[in-house]
Amino acid sequence: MSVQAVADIGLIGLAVMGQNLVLNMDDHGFVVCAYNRTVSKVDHFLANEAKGTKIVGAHSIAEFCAKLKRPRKVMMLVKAGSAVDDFIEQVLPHLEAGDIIIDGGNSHYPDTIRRTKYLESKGFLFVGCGVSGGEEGARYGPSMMPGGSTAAWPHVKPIFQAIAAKVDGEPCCDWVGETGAGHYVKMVHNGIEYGDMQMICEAYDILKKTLGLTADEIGEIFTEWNQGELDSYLIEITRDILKFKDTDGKPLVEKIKDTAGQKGTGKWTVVSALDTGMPVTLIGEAVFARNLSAIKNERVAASKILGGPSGKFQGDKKQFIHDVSKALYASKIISYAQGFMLMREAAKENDWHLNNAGIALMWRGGCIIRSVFLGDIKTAYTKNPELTNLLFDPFFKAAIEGAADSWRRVVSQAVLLGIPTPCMSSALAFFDGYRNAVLPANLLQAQRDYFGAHTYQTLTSDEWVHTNWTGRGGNVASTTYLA
Ligand code: 2AM
Repeated sequence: MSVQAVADIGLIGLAVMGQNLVLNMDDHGFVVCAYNRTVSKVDHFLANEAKGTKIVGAHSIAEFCAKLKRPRKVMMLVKAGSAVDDFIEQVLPHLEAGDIIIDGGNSHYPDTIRRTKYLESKGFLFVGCGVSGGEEGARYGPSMMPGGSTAAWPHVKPIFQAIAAKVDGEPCCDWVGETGAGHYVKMVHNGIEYGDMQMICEAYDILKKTLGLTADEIGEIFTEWNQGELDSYLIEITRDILKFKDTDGKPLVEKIKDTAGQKGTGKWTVVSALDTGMPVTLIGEAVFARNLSAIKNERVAASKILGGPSGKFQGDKKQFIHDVSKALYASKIISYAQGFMLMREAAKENDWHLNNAGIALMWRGGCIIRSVFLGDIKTAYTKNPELTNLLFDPFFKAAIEGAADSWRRVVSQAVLLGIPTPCMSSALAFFDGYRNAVLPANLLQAQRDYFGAHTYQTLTSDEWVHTNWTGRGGNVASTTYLA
């Protein structure tokens, strides 16, 4: 008996994200065929979570592929790495030219670039799609960042845009770009998430240590911040966390060990920043802040040996709380400006045609970094798609200049009191570097020329020259010593 092609899309990988995406697709009227390596999970899913839905299952890859309408759309939500390659090889014999394989997992973008090229060379289409929003997002509307074979987009667009989060009726899902662009943008999203979280932690730490506020009091402040320009999912959950009480009535947050974990996507972002030569300092500091937190035993030992300032905050409390909100806001502007600088450079190197306003819209809802702020970024890039830097947009220029005095007061106060603010202070250093036409790299070039004869250009000529700084040795410029 031949199997009827009944399903609009097939999904492999019935862990939590996969199951929720299947149910979400079903809610929106699509017929989904589900499959899983451990096949018993298919029947369990059909008999429980998927009971009473239009969802169908398959017990073999052959049956799974036979149940898909053409062009077949095979979406995988499996563990990143070799599982993705394994499944690609398993489904290929059952597909035909023009069929589409979609990887909705957390793949590293170089793998997605490789897979797109490989599958296109065989006549298939491939989509690497970043999906953010966790379980809840997958079930009721994630942010989706698809990239890969552009010809696949018209086929997956109706499904993806139907199941994605909506902001003012607009789906938080659009075509990102060629090959690995979707997973790249998802990676930068995660890097920005690291930055946002660390900045919020710094704000909490400053309020706690300068003003001696309790978790509850800081929760109140965050409630207020969440009404304005800082309105975001992360501020909202931080407010709830700070107000959450353990069974003994004490704030649970104060009992949690201060060692941060990480899965590596923030690191990937920073590695890419170093590779492309883009100064994505804030996310870099956010990753290092987690690293520093993780060496708790060493910090405990150091705390018994190394002293610091013992001063107390002397200023106006109310003003300072306002200043901290502005320092957070300004640092956030820098972080997103840096993130978009990184994506611009990666796009240039990989020949991707990224749509910045579209990216801001995809991040506006559904994902962890969703915020009102991303609506302002979308507006900036919609007004001027060629914007060199977010800081050149009139809204953000005014916003950061308006926040700068507060930001400087917070960072200098933190420095004076010995409270670490790696993200807020490095963001300020970046801002002051970026807005300065002249940096001390003239001296650096002189040093390089002094010890390595690396040559330098002058302010008035593009010619590369070498100076014999010591009067000794020859006058020969080095061309081999590149360290
Ligand atoms: P499983 O249920 O058979 O373990 C998240 O882990 C999802 O990825 C699950 O659906 C899991 O299938 C699948 N998965 C993990 N590692 C895999 C592998 N090496 N090959 C195939 N599927 C894998």
